[in-house]
Amino acid sequence: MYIDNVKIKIKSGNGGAGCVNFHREKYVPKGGPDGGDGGKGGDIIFETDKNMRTLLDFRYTVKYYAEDGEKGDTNNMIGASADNYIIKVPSGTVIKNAETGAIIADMITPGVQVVVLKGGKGGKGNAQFATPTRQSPNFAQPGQHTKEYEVLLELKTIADVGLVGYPNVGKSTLLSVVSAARPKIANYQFTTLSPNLGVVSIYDKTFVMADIPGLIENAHEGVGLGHDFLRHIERTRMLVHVLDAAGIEGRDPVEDYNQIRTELESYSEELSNKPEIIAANKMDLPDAEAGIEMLKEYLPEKKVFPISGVTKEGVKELLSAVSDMLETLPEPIIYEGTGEILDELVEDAYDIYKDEDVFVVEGSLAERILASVNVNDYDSMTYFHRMLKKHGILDDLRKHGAKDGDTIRFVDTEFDFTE
Ligand SMILES: Nc1nc2c(ncn2[C@@H]2O[C@H](COP(=O)(O)OP(=O)(O)OP(=O)(O)O)[C@@H](O)[C@H]2O)c(=O)[nH]1
Ligand SMILES: [Mg+2]
Repeated sequence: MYIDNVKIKIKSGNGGAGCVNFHREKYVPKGGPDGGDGGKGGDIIFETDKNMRTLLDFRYTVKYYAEDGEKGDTNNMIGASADNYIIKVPSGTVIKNAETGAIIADMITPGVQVVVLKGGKGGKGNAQFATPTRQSPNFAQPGQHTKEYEVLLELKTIADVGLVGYPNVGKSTLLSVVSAARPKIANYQFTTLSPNLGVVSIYDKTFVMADIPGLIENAHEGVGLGHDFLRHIERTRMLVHVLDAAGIEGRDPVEDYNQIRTELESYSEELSNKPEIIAANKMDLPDAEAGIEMLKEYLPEKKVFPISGVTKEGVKELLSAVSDMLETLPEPIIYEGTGEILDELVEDAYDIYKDEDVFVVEGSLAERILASVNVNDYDSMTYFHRMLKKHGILDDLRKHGAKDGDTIRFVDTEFDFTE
């Protein structure tokens, strides 16, 4: 089975919580705070693996979660950070944000890593909250919590030249005689079921050629196959359109040519506009001369190269024409990714509105502040008050008309408003 298109769920690890603890020693009745910070959660990192060819592995596992950071401990011990989770993908994998469609990364060069989700930061332990006036902070910060995201992985092979053509015309045979690739070759349609890549050397030039499955199934019934496979030649710089000039099995090379062109055009304008060279194959067979005459007549403006994958006649001329054409063409398209997914929700945002007589404060910033306080602790509440001041929330409440003694619902906890 060949898989080149999957959707997976990824999540970096949460940060570990900071610890609340006070130093205890014999004969030392009241030690200082010594709760350590939490550890960082693991990142989600993608890495290009040169040994992978498909996305098949992703078919069986949908969730990729990095571990959470460890909690902070007593005695100022920092919690251990979690290992990063490395997800390996084949070269040519485009990673997209499933929700927005934005390209996050284009994984091309083997070994290169891209951090797509950063692990949550660990929370500060209570030792960090000690000040001369607050010697026994009875609270610590929770670790940063992370969110699950869905990403699409699409394999879009990187090659210079794409071989296209009707099934059984000899595309794989051609690739096998011009490169070290050993695709399966057989005398029936749809021998090739997944793309093959080969490196072609001609004189002092090299380029990569991609062979994809034949594009038309049951063409007489008008059923097309393999639009999905066209993804693999979307990023090529040019096409070699292989035709069976001998027209075996009663085929007509002009008709085959038109059918494939229709497929390319219905896929995308970009693909159908790629420069194209025609390889009229099977020239070793008796009917091929007539076939090539038909082609030349029908396509007077196209370059038609007579070749035989079996005798190798004409193959060198074809390759050198391909190589010359590549010289004039731009490099394969590599997408610019947005990199790490940054969640806007993590940004400091809050809302204030009035619900009857109650002033409501909500939003990610409000949640974050509330999570870092212990509402039953006096010191913690003065810290809370300072945080509200620092972020301008007190001023904002006043602007909304809040006065001493009014009720404030902060996320889900109610307080009296005090200046
Ligand atoms: N006589 C002759 N036979 C050829 C030539 N090239 C390929 N063949 C034969 O044509 C048949 C199909 O060849 P493949 O290379 O598998 O064709 P393909 O276009 O890759 O076919 P699919 O992968 O099924 O689309 C095989 O039996 C080949 O041996 C040629 O130049 N001359
Ligand atoms: Mg083939």
